[in-house]
Amino acid sequence: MRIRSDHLLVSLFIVGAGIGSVAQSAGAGTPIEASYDTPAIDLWNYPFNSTRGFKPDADTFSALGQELFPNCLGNGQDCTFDQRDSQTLVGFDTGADIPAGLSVCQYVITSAALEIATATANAFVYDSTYDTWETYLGGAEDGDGRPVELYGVGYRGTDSMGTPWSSANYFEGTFQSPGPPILPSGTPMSDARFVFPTDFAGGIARDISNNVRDMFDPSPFAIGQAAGVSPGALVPVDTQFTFTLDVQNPDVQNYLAENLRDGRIRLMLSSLQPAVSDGGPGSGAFASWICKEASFSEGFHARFAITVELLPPSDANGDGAVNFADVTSVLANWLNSGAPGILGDADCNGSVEFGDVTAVLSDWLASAPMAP
Ligand SMILES: [Ca+2]
Ligand SMILES: [Ca+2]
Ligand SMILES: [Ca+2]
Ligand SMILES: [Ca+2]
Repeated sequence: MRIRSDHLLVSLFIVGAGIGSVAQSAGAGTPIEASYDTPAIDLWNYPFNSTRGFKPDADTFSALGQELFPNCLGNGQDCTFDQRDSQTLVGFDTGADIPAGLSVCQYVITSAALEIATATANAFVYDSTYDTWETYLGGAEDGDGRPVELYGVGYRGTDSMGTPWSSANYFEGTFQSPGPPILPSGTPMSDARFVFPTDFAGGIARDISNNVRDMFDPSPFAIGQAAGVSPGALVPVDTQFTFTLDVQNPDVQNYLAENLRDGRIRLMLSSLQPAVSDGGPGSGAFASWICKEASFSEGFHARFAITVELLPPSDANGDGAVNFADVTSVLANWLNSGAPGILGDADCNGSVEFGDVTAVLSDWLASAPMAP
């Protein structure tokens, strides 16, 4: 991990001024740049994974065309697999570098990127762009390949103590003590994982694992871009993929802000690349990713970099100060609503109203939080 915090960085953040309608984009908060060479967690999120957290690689593939799992519970009942059958969870703990516990509107993420390398040689061809859900109706195969997508992480269910799963308690295990099961026992296989990929559309952690079945296109946080590989070409082993997160998407911005508030970034790699199947439809043209437990590839497991600005509380116009300009901003955007942190939304509740005037006055002349 390395970290840098100085005001010279402000000049790098002018690009942040383009963040949609998110108010906190003026580039005057406390800038922090943090990067991580090793994930806190990298885990193969796959129902049949018994090596929960200590496997040296993890796959991303789909069950398209082979979702049916006859007699899954041994009682004659049939199940289906999630279409995004094999997923890869990666995470980085940020609380030591970026203060946790602030209001989500005090975090303005100006860039974020994940890097991870392939663990297998020439298993799949490189598709650098999104494929819509309709293109999968004929199956997972595609002449120019299928992209690898990055999403946020949602949670459902509880641990054995009844505590809801979250980034705070979902962990990776060791050989002696594997991590949590992927699914609750005795339940159908689909729509049930404790952790799942989400595009956080509208701030809701919807599970996008079956988007072809459910006939919608999720919005990936990023599409993997491979250095030195031409689209349509086979991907060599140790190829580094870069996932540059779309921080101008308000849903991505809010997801990352919530993650920083909690001190933990969690992301899910997913693709609808075809699984392997005997006599079935799957060619096995899917990606595998190097995890930190791999001994043969030091340095190619997941890495993450993020730049963020910290704003004072109730900074309605995002200029790094709380003063009369914020009262003006509240009035100028009166009764607007949207994602938390829209212009004028001093109290970060997604609407501009009298409470925002009160918030500005109560935090009058507050300063931005310091970097740790
Ligand atoms: Ca791991
Ligand atoms: Ca394609
Ligand atoms: Ca202000
Ligand atoms: Ca408000």
